[in-house]
Amino acid sequence: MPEMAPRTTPGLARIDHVGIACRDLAEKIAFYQDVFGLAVVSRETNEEQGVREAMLQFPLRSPEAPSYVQLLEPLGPDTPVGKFLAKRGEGLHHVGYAVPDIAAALASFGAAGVRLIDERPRHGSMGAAIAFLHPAGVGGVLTELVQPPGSSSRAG
Ligand code: V0V
Ligand code: CO
Repeated sequence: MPEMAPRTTPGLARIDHVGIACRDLAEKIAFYQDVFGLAVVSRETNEEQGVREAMLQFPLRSPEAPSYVQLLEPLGPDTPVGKFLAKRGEGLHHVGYAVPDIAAALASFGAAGVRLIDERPRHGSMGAAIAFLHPAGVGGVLTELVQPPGSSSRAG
């Protein structure tokens, strides 16, 4: 029998954020602030990802393990979120999981045969390194890995 490589786990720590696709960012921010009681902690435009986005935090948050709602408005029709809105309309777009080491997490998912969209980390919201797994390999769920800033691996 050939020796099996030891199975590695990707080291998922928690859900960092859920990404929600919308047509009008200002309108959805107002809704999540007024009705859900969340607070905007970051607003950025990410040209590489084709989005304008806002991160919202919870009033009863846990400071050592934050999680967010990420609202996403496309920069144009030919972007991931633009195409998603055209095909499916507004709604849940992706789930982002926090990992302590995104390179190790990508290696683990790759070794498990999961289809990667990003082989290398990219620049994400609030200084994080991010990488996406293809929804076709995750039961229809677009999945994002998030390494918050302050760890060793860097986006490139
Ligand atoms: C597309 N599909 C999805 C999906 N988007 N399924 C589940 N969830 C989604 N969000 C399905 C779609 O229905 C098709 O299924 C198939 O994938 C191909 O879709 P497509 O419209 O032809 O689009 P593609 O293939 O050009 O692009 C789809 C992928 C693309 C997922 C590859 O959206 C991508 O690269 N996404 C990663 C980047 C991203 O989403 N950035 C925006 C967030 P059928 O019809 O074939 O069954 S940026 C972010 O979160 C940041 C900055 C952060 O958190 O810091
Ligand atoms: Co995201």
